[in-house]
Amino acid sequence: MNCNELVPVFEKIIEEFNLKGTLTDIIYIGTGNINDTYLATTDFEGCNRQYIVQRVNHRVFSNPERIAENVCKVTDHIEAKLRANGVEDIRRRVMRYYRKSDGSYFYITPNGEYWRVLSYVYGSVNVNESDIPHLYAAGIAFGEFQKYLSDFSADKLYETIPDFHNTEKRYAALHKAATDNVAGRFEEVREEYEYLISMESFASLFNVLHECGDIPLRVVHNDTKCNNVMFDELTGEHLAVIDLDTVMPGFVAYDFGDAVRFAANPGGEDNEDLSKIYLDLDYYSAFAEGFVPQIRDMVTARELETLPDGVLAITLELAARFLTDYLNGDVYFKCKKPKHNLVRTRAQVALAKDIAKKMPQLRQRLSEIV
Ligand code: GN1
Ligand code: MG
Repeated sequence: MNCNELVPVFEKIIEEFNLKGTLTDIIYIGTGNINDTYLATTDFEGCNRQYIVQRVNHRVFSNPERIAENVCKVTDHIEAKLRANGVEDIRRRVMRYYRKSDGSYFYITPNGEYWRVLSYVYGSVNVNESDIPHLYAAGIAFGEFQKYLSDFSADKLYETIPDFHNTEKRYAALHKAATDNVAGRFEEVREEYEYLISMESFASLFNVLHECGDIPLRVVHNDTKCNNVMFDELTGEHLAVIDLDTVMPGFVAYDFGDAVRFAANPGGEDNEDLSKIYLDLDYYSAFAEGFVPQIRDMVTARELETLPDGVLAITLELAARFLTDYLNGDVYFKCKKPKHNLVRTRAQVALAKDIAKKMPQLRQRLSEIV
């Protein structure tokens, strides 16, 4: 991606946030479907300085300042826990936002774009294609994240996207999109729609369990793709958990499930070759082996037992979200190729079918770890 046109904006950002040095490079590093992420390098007295600079999708996140306040409360809390546990090198374990001299977290361009600056985690890598050691480390990272937040009061948090992982509401949106059929695409996706509808009562499981008091809401990450963990480039150990925009009340099993559906599917989220899409049980076990010991003492037996259900429910939910967006004419997720949301839907549907088939093995493997 050619970033030259961004130079004036980045120079302004450097000035507004009082960053050190003069701009020497901008690299687009985002793999996200919502925000745009860049690595900016400056030269400061002959040394390189690096910063993460992000353009926040203001349509999806309607109140970026409130989100920044959430994130700072969460990272302060985690930082205190890390210090109490004697963790060294805190700067590599928590990402921090920069503030402007007026105290705000954003530079807003004249045309209304929201830009923020985050600390760069030195000596770290971001992994999109998983392997067993990284999955294990990611399991520890997300498990620890929940453990550290287990005494963090949800009342302190602004709900950044209401009903973000309310699967029943996601299904209601899918039904509406199918009925409205604004983009005239319904016939093309009838098969995927019918599959999702056939799984609707399973997908509502966590709504039901929560309503009857079986499963609590906790403060969770809500977007546990393994590319939201930074790893030490030499040792592969986990460093900071990033992308905290959706830290809100949610289900432990959804964080577990979202991580597994992303990282334990070697085919990836937008592979058109559906024969490549499946749930790798060894990847699943590796993540669970990292995750479960971290959360074991803070969750109920029921929460532990329903972790595999979370894998299927969140996969169905995401399939429903991609399909809804396709039916609505691609208004939410960034599309990087033709029919991208259709490709994504088909991939998640194929994955959900494979997970559904493997549920007994998922439960068996979990029971060996718990
Ligand atoms: C979006 O942009 P990214 O990759 O962090 C989405 C997640 C989805 C994910 C699927 C705010 O996350 O919920 O699981 O795409 N984030 C939002 O790849 O909708
Ligand atoms: Mg995200």
